[in-house]
Amino acid sequence: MSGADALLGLTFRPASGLPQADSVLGGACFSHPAAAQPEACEVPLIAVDMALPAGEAPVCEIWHSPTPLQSGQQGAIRYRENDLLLFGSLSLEETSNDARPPLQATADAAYRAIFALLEARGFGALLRVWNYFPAINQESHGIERYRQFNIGRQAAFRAHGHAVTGNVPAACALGSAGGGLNIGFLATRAEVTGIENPRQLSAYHYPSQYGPKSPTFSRASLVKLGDRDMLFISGTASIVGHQTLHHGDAAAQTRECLANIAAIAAEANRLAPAANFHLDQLAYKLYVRHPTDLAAVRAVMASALNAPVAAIYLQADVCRADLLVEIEASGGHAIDVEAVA
Ligand code: 3EB
Repeated sequence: MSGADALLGLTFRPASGLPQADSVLGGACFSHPAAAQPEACEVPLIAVDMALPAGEAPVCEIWHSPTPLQSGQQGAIRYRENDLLLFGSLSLEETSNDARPPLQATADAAYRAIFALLEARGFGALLRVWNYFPAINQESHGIERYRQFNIGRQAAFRAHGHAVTGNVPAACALGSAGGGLNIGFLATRAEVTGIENPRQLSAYHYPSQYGPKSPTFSRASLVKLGDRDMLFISGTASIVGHQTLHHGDAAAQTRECLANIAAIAAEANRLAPAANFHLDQLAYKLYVRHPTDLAAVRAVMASALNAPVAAIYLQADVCRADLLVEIEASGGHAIDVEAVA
């Protein structure tokens, strides 16, 4: 789906060196330890402390859009925007000045800051949010940290008058190897449609056994930029209904993730028939909990997809202790992979 006319593009590139092009909106870099953030760099990048499975090099996910782009900062958020799109990044240490657990308070503050920026810049819709923070499955203050995050995130949506069901952004939430709460986000002035997966209960309707406040994300978001439909598939796991399937079997979990992604792509094609999203033409990010599962996960990808796809593999804890793999994907935009020089 590459093409010079695309209003949005994704490049996977080695983390060595910074993106220079004027057309860079922002992105995320993954290395262990996290890369230093150069103060002078105007591009909003989150530097995530994330281990790479053996054989994988530190990598950046860079989003770009045709110029003119303008950079700015509001509070803790760095952003870069044009008429249509805004990419923002923020990195917050976990702090609380009240009785709330620090991660909950920090997630609330982060999302309030994001909504305040979008209101100030006149961007109506969050398209995609990437959330990374350490020890995601650890318990503190009597509750798992991912669940603390969900409480704070949902509170900020409500505080800014946003729905917490239906048209909510596509997202992912993964455990990092260290650092604070790192969030990257893509917002747009175009209209965004939230997409659900008929095989899965909507995450925003998960029962309370998964935490007192449901996660606030759609299974995917769909947007038309210029003449192209673009699809952002959230982190997708081996969950059917609301239950984890294939405990302890990373290969089977990977197949279930891909079945879920296929169902989401089918929903997107039903809503935007001209788009014709195809699994062989998406860009993928795969998060593997145990590096020893990487070979099995790769093998499932190779056998399930007919063509080699743009894909990067990272090691991360996934937001339920029994999930071994999570896969996110996107398509309809330009996709490029830059090899190590
Ligand atoms: C799941 O389906 C797996 O909290 O933003 C996937 C994507 C998951 C996004 C989030 C969590 C999130 O529930 C976990």
